[in-house]
Amino acid sequence: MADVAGKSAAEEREYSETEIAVHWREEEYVPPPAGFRGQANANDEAILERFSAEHFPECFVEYAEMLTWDRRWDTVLDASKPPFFKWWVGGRLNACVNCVDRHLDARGEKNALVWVPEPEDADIQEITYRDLYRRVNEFAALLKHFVGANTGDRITFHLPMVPELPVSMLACARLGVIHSEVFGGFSGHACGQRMADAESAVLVTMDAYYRNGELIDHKTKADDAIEEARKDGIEVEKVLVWRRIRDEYHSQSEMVEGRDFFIDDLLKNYSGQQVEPVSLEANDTLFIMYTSGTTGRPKGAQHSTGGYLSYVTGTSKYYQDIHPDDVYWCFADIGWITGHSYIVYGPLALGTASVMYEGVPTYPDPGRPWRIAEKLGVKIFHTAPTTIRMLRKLGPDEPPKHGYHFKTMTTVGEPIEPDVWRWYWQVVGKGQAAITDTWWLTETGGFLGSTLPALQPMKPGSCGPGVLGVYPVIFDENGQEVPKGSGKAGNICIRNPWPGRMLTVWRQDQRFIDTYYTKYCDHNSKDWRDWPFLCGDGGVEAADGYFRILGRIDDVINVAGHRLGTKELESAAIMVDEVAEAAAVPVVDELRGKIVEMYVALKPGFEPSDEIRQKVSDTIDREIGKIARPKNVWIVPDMPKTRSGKIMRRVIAGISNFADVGDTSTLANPEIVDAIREQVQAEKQARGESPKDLSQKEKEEIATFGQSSE
Ligand code: 6R9
Repeated sequence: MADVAGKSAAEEREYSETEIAVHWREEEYVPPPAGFRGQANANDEAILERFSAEHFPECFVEYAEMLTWDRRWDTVLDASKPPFFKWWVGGRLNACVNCVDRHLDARGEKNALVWVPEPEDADIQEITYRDLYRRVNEFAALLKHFVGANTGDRITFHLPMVPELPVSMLACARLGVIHSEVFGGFSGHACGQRMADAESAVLVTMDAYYRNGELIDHKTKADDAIEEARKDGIEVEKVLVWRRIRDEYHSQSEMVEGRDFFIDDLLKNYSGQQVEPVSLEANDTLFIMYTSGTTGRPKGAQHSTGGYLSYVTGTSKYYQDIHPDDVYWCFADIGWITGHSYIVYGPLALGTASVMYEGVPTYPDPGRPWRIAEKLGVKIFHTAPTTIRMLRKLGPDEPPKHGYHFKTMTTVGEPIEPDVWRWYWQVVGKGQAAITDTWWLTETGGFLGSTLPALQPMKPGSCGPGVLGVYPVIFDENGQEVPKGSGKAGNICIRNPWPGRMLTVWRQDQRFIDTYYTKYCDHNSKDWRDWPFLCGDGGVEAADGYFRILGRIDDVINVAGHRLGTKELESAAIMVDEVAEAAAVPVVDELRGKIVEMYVALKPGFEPSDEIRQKVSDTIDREIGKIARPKNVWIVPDMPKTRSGKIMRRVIAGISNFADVGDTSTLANPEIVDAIREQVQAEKQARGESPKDLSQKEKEEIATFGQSSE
């Protein structure tokens, strides 16, 4: 181990593969606001007892009973073939009926979706449950009769944040057709790959949509997608195109005769038609949602109808505290699992009004979200740390200017820095909204860790305990349980099956087993207790049973045997007043193997300076230790990000190491890559930090750094 000047005693230790050094301080509890408990769905502590481990798996019947079934299940949980667990076996239902039809009598004239277009002078669209029923049925009729779609077929969507997206999803659900939505911001190439993997010959897209004040061409991506799918052996037969603006077409891409069709033209033939919903077995597939893996092709997380829908409905009710008359706004993209579970399926199953916004949060200015919240009377607000950081960066004083009142707020997608949490609490929530920090994954369908807003106090930086009926456990490298309160980090797993978990990786059962189970399971056992689910996150459990998520295990930077979690480094950097956002990556170093480099973006009104760079280094030094002192601090305009705003650290790691940046087709803002590369590499060369010859192993490490969180 290289000699690092000024090492503290705590830094002397070497860390094994699964361990991450933990430096984060425990934060104080924050109680839920007064008066919240009285109105909450989960306001009686008896609920904790009902969902205690002794009542597993029957505890989840409470969630299943929130749904309307065509036939009740015979078996709650069939765990006879681990890890292919089945919930509500023999039960039959239809997801569209649960999200639409069953609300018609009591709530037909109430809003189901409220769509806010990006241009502020455009009309907001209020879609009642009755309107939604009509639109979904007409599109389902088109899919059935024009496309010839059958139960079990796959249809890919490449749609932006428009109401046509939930309409398309629910139409598929009505027919038992499996939908696979690819985030609208992804490239056509990424879409085509996913079409090929799902063997989907039908693409539903849109000509254009608004982003940052511009109507951007989207249909062109369909051309790339078709070409890419063809390379992988799938011939796309039909491209169905919604039009963003009625009777207009805003794309350079030609409509291909016999293959491409405008949906609004076709719908005229199905006006007023109704389609009988298909009754599905609980374990039939509702949708596929792709997520990246560290290697190989993207993984299609295959979600069930009954287990998934019961889980997102129950967690929406108890954790988001959704009541049917609440106006609920999840400010995420439906192309991310958060949107599927907590914009569409969960809230609609509860019969509430779910708000969708088309554009960027800060268009035309960072007061926009708060104007929307005030105008629509939003009660529940749900977004990601990246959006919170952006709004804090660009409009730190905006929220108090607006007269909205939130009762609950959610954060999801990444660990939230305690500093940012406090701004969310004090400024956005005005100290009056309970915050839930919900930790989960595409693969898990719904929440894994969170506080129950009325019953468990918040703790900034911690998501809270495992959610109702979910029992997380932290294992060390050898599968030994890391005791809570020990301050040691390890691999977080979930001990027990739960209804929201994906069925498998689409057409890759072995990959499903290898990725999520092989590390800690007993392949010979038929007992679910021997099959903990490996989440891939590093975490630490405090004495009170609250979990802090330290980020993905493959996001760890190993400096001379000292395993540093990127999130801790970033959280330290963000304590510097001028810093709005930070990303930590490893660079290959002859002495120490790897060393940290920091990228930071500043709040507006600050110019890059040596002083800021110094402050960032000093703060990391103070908060984490000398070992973590960055080699360089780069001040950049923005970071490359995924659909959910997670920083794509492998891309900047590639830049820092003069290595290949790899696939950028799943970036939400690909244009930023070249700008950062030019800036950083020019400066590095000027300083004599010329490119090193990387070994094959080093190249691989950089190429996959943090990739599993994409
Ligand atoms: C829902 C979603 C999954 C990864 C997950 C973890 C990170 C999500 C978090 C969080 C800390 C939270 N993550 N929520 N980390 N606190 N509240 O984000 O799914 O896009 O598949 O990402 O996101 O690292 O493993 P997905």
